[in-house]
Amino acid sequence: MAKCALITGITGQDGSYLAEFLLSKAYHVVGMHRRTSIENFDRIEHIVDQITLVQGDLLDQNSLEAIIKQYRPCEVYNLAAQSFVPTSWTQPLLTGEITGLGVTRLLEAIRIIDPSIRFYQASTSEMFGKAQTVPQNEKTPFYPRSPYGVSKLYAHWITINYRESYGIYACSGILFNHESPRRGLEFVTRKVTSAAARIKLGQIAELRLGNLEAKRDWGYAGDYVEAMWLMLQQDGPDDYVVATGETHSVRELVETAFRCVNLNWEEFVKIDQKLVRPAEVDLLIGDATKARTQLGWKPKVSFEKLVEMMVESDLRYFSSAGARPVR
Ligand code: NAP
Ligand code: G4F
Repeated sequence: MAKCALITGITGQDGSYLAEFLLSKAYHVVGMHRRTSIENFDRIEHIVDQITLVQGDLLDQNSLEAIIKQYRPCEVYNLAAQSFVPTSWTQPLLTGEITGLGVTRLLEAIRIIDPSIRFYQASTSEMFGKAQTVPQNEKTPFYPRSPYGVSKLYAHWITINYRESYGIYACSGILFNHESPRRGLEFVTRKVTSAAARIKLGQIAELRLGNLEAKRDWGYAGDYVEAMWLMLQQDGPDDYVVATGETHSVRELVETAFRCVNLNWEEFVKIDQKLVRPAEVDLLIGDATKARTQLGWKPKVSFEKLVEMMVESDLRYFSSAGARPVR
């Protein structure tokens, strides 16, 4: 019988890539999504008939228990979160409830119903925040700089605590920024690639950004979901940094994206102080030696290739009729 995996956050960027990956490994994929007034399956449209979709919410304990009781997954990937850092300042309590406490709700459901389930928690390089070492690895002290980072740090530690207290096979993947043509339009990579495409197509005239000096270790989401799966296939549970080991500034990102459409970015980009964050994470660069050596994982897509892939996809997307406006 096919192994069953539950993915929370199936409608998100990573949920869609992980579902594809698990289908390629012949899993029965159960995807949890929240009830919305209009269906939000754009990223999983192409696989919707190959997976089982079920309504549930990280805010609702009963829904989590009911789903685990009904489907009895052997692996649970918790990708659901309020994942946008700026929103975590305007909605800090909701972010804490979903991104932080929501993980305890899911772990409780697993503990009560079937503690043999293997659990993956989507942790983040945002936990390093004001980074104490360069590069950052599994031993780097944490210093989160937003309600999002703080909520994820709680989730990270509760995952470790359920592993140590109850013997649950619970792993935390500390993933650095990963992007794709399916990235939400509000995150800086997609904001930049969609704007470069739309300016080229004559649809908009400028791009407003915040801090151009922040540096991130950007990889490709399609590569990173394999690391999630590998973590749950080992002899024992552990935590792993997943990153490319390269860092680039937002300025370099903008230059690279506009180069793809043969435009000079300086003619179109305006700095908007409203987009500068109350506290910034200045420099992230990951050391994924442990993932490389213990999981045999390595990234395949370079920064330049990633940006090019996103710009090309946005050129196709925004030149087709019915494309939605950039947010
Ligand atoms: P994403 O595109 O924002 O997807 C988040 C998912 O969570 C969406 O499916 C969303 O559903 C769902 N969700 C939000 N609140 C929920 C709730 N209360 N109950 C159930 N589902 C809920 O994020 P992503 O980029 O795929 O990232 C996946 C996970 O990895 C997130 O936990 C993120 O914080 C973490 N992470 C991401 C990165 C990165 O660079 N992408 C790096 C490190 C860690 P709707 O579609 O209904 O909103
Ligand atoms: O793309 P961002 O919004 O991503 P951020 O804050 O690094 O968070 C993402 O990666 C985390 C992993 O480290 C995830 F955990 C999290 O869920 C999310 O996926 O911003 C990247 C950088 C920041 O320094 C920001 O200040 O870009 C800078 N930036 C400059 N102008 C901007 C903008 N970011 C956004 N979103 N929009 C701007 O106009």
